Amino acid sequence: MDQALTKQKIKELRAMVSDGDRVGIVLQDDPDPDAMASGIALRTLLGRNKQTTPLLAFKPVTRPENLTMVHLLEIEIQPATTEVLREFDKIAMVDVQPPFFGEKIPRADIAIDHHPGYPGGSAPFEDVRVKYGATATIMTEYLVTAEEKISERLATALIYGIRSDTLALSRRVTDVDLQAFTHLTPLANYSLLRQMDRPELPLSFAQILARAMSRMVVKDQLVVLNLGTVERDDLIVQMADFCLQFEGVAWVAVAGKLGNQLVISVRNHGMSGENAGEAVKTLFGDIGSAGGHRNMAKAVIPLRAWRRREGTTRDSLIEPRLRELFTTVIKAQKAQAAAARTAPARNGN
Ligand SMILES: [Mn+2]
Repeated sequence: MDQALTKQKIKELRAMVSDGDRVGIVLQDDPDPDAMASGIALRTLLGRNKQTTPLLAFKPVTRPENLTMVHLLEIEIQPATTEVLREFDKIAMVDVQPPFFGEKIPRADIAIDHHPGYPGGSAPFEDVRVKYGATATIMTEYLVTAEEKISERLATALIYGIRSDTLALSRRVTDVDLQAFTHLTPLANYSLLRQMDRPELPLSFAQILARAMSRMVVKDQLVVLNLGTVERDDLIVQMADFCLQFEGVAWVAVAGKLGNQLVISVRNHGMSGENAGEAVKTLFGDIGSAGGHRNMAKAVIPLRAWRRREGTTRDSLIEPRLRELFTTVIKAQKAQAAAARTAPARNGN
């Protein structure tokens, strides 16, 4: 951690905000844990409260696991509009940068973020550290350097932010993220963290789970399930994670209908050449949004588009069709990986 730089930044930051200023902290649309934690941290760093320095977002939190955080940590996020933002003396943003909002924000004074790809220079105070796994890590560094007291609630939020942006410290994690995490560990509330990790399931899910389990088969190391209509998309995700734990299972694809969309969640153990993100892009890129990482991926397909390509949205037919599709794409990936393994040997001859 570069303490000298961070000290300088804190000075600049505090000099920028006058005592009487109303500061709006704007978060990205559908704010995630890193954004919410960083927003509260910035407010703490500026020594302010939610009346003078509210969190705002143009689109509210919708993801169930993030809503659990909002409820458990009592995080208030006000709806942002261009008019509302005009009434603030200063506009700050965390975990996002001004170009994201385009014309919707009148101006920005403070931007603290870790996302690459923005041109920079869009706010007088800017601290963008693209190597960091989370903005919450930058904010933790600020708080520690400023010797601010980090409350249990704030520590819990920051730890959850770092964990969720780095997939439990497995992706894009750096030494500074680990340092921040270590610092926050004794301060956080683990009972709350556990509740955020495992959101309550609706009772109606028991029936869905029972039906799905009774017909689950493992064939070619692949589990495919279509849950039919579900009320939350995290149920699909949880089911996919759950099924990956069974012996002999290497891939899982779980689908469910949510509103007028078919949501497909994919998991695998990431053996050589296997790539869940590529698989969903290949299979569904033409009819919906599809992508992800090697081990976890997601596709969201309008039912209309699925019907156009596949002829029907009947639940009983979706499952076998998904099995066909995934079997083919996994075979292709394995063949490609095998070919890549033998290729260098040939070059060496
Ligand atoms: Mn982030």
